[in-house]
Amino acid sequence: MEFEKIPTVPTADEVLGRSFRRAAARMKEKKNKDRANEEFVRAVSQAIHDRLVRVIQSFPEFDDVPPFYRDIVEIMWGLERVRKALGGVGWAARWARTHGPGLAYQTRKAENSAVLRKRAVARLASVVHQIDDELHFLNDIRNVLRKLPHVSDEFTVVIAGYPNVGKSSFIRLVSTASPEVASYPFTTKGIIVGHRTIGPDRMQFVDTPGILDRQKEDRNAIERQALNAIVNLADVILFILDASEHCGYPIEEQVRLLHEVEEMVSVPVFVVVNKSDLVYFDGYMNMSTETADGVDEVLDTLLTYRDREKSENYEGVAD
Ligand SMILES: Nc1nc2c(ncn2[C@@H]2O[C@H](COP(=O)(O)OP(=O)(O)OP(=O)(O)O)[C@@H](O)[C@H]2O)c(=O)[nH]1
Ligand SMILES: [Mg+2]
Repeated sequence: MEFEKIPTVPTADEVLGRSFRRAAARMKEKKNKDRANEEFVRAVSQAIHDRLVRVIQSFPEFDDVPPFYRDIVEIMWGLERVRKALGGVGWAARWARTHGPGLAYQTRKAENSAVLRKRAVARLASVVHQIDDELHFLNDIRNVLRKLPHVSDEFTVVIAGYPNVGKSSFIRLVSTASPEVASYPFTTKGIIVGHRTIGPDRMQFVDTPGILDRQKEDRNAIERQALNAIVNLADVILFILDASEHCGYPIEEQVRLLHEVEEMVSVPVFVVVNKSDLVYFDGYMNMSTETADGVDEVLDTLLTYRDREKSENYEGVAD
């Protein structure tokens, strides 16, 4: 997503300040005082309109963004509220465009054009101030959106498990490019997204830091939705257990979380036990992200999930 390109959303005062400066420059071009005042009002309203339209255009069309980002916007602010804020900005832009020329004309025709100019500018300023809250709100959203991780619709492995089991270590070890660490609004830690190129394709790895380590019952509605948003990205879940229990959680508790995740998702859950350099755990595939033992086998297995998915898609097309 191109969210990081959304520029800072100006406050009402910033919109006005910039527009006044632009208009003042235009005013100087007119020798006649009344013409100059008219030109000032026309230029201010035009500049306000243009600036506000640019704010609206810098935001993505939320109907077109990938579901992951739409989910996040919905969870954090509600899509309807964001649309309303953009609508408010649109209203002010239209007001400036519709009323600006009339105000400018009245200014020139007035007995005292300087007084009318001030009055017209005050009206425009009052309209822009009415959307100041919306502009602040949109800037808050912009500040979160630009730091979200880039997730694409490539084959995606979502990594789950208790804290300290080695999720981030795994992504760092297997990613060919250095993984991207981006902030995610529901975790105190940054989310890690890594990629690995295998042949002509890429595989995407997404971490789930700090959103699974609470008991199901203790998670609030927002955390549950956040978890869903991430889990919905997955083509396969790689669930990491730490049988050494160095992570600080007994294996029974980790297995309980595993069952919870299995119930939550409709994609396959592939279980791997990490830290095999400390403890080997029978019944599952073992690996160590410290020594890299077993990691190739894990990647090979993930490839079989990907290839299976590919052939299923192919069958889907053939039907
Ligand atoms: N002995 C051993 N230690 C490991 C292994 N993998 C990770 N660790 C250690 O375990 C600790 C936690 O690893 P992380 O990769 O940060 O774990 P995480 O699951 O991402 O943890 P959170 O981000 O807190 O959820 C670190 O101190 C790692 O060095 C392993 O295979 N063997
Ligand atoms: Mg981590």
